[in-house]
Amino acid sequence: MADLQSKALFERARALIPGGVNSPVRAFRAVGGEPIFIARAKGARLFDVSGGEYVDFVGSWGPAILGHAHPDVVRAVQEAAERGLSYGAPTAGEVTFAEAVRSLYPSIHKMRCVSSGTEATMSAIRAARGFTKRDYIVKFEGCYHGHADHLLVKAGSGLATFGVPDSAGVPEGTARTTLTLPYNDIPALEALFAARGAEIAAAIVEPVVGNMGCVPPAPGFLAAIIDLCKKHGAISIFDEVMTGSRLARGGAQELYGLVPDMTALGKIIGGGMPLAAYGGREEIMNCVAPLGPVYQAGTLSGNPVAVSAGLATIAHLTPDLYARLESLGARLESGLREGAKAAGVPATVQRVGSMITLFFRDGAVRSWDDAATSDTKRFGTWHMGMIARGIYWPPSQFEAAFLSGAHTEADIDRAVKASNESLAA
Ligand code: KE4
Repeated sequence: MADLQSKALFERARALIPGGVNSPVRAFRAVGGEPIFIARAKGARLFDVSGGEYVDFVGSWGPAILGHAHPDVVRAVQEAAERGLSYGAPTAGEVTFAEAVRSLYPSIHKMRCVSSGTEATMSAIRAARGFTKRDYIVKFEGCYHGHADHLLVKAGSGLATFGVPDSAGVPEGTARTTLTLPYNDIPALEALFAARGAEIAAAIVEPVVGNMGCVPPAPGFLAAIIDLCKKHGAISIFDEVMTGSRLARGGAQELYGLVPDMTALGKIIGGGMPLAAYGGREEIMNCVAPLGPVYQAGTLSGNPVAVSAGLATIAHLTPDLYARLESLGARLESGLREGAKAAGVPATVQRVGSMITLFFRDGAVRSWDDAATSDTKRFGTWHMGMIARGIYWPPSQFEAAFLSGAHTEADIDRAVKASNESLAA
């Protein structure tokens, strides 16, 4: 239940901002609540405007892998800000950042910084279309790649949460060039490429889905995307905005040992600041202006303050961090699973590393059709119980929760206890 000061702020916000929030997923509408306004955050904690304290499992929807307000990241931002906020000219930091990204993602031979994951996926697709001179793109139902027009087709995240898989305002002609397939359906993928491979510019995929809840790839699914794209002259794009440096230092492509043609990054590499990137094979990126005919630009692209946050975050992406995230994730997964079983509640817990979802449905979730049968009403009451017990969990059945290096075993056990009590309520 939102605190009184949040309620007052929400009233004012609704007069000026659609739904009172600057992003729909923050609205708490899917869980029948009202947004909690946050005053500050530190480590694994959020503090609301009335002083209420929560263990945070949203982590700003992924970026806060080190925990909030990590001292090294804050110091880097302060020092960068004192040198000026933005110059609109190249800086040494952007070169160092590109070198750091290249070392984390060897498949990224060349890259371009942008300011959001949406810009990263949108630009990667434009580059792929410009390089191949083809129009059609393939995406997978339930995957969300940001809010560019051509990607708001059978998308996940907030669209799935509000049951509107397609957005108003997207021209029919734009949506027509987006072909959608079920996630994890290799035969359907093979059939589409057999029929239309010569028309396809790119296939974009969340290598582990977070935006219909956490859904891992079936064995061979990601490799099939890469191989079929190669066979038909299309471009494979891993949207690693969420999985990048979440599942491993080098993201899902490192975890699964795969090499996509292009990658979109965001969230963690910006350390919580507006910094994202796209890149891949050199011949594709050499199509991008000023070298080639694919135009893409941005006033704040590679912003020096954001780059300082990204570099300070990347410096802490150590093997020990991922080992700890795996250990905490396994503890949370088994705790949630055992609690649901003991309560006799139909539920499935799915996790990859420090991305995790409790689905209120029986049986594995392999695609959007599976996820869509979840009991979202039951999720809503459970979520309300978690919030009431000081656990800030993503306010949608169709999102992944995240852990950070700042979480402790005690935090995990507190979340499991809160879940067990919420399930029993
Ligand atoms: P942004 O434009 O929100 O930075 O990134 C878009 C995006 C692209 N690709 C993936 C795989 C993503 O998960 C996202 C954004 N994720 C959502 C939450 N699932 C961000 C939260 C929000 O929309 O407010």
